[in-house]
Amino acid sequence: MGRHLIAGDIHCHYSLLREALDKAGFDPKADTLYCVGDIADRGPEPIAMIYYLMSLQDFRPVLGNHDVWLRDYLVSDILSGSWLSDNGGSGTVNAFMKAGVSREERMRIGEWLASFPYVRIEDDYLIVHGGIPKGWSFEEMRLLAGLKPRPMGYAIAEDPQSSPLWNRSYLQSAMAFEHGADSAFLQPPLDSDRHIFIGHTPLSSPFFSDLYHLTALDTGAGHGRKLTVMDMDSREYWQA
Ligand SMILES: [Mn+2]
Repeated sequence: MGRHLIAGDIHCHYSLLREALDKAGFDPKADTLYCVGDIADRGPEPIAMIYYLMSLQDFRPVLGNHDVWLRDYLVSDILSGSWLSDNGGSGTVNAFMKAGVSREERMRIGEWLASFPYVRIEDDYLIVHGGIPKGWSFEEMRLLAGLKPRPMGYAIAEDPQSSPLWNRSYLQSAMAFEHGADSAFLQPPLDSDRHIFIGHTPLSSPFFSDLYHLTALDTGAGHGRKLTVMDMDSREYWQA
């Protein structure tokens, strides 16, 4: 039976992704690869990374905020100012121009990104890019998992459905608790036993919390640090 592996934020680091997957002994014919979102921007090889991930027979990502920006550029030619100036968007757009990717092909890739869900709930896992916003129940996350993400992501800050892509409160509470804070003052753990995998917040190493049944996997590939791939069941991990 195949394994369930999950990648932290990839951010166009195709070579690091392949290296970490090789270390993990990833078998694309048998294994499932999940991702916590933010495949897009910052790294050097957007096109190679996209075609590799598209070629996998069982790739199960969730949408990250960077993937929303890229999707909206590819599908609707929307160029968000903050994406271009502060979030690596101009490098990504330049890579598409330089590679001469046709309008049709940009559409095809954009539709692929548009198929990424906000949230995935499968087996004993819940996968979401940023976290669980304060006050949200498992039932609300479950409803979101069944919705198709909205277009026009540049207005995302005003879209409550997209807040789990950005929200860091769950991770902050889990970290505070693991550092000894009184749990009475923190956001409580989600009302579900499922194990939660998130990205979005670059950390120096993967973070675990039993109480919050949480694993945070963004180890800063987009910021010159490492890319992590983890076995979702054994929690063993590999880095490049
Ligand atoms: Mn992110």
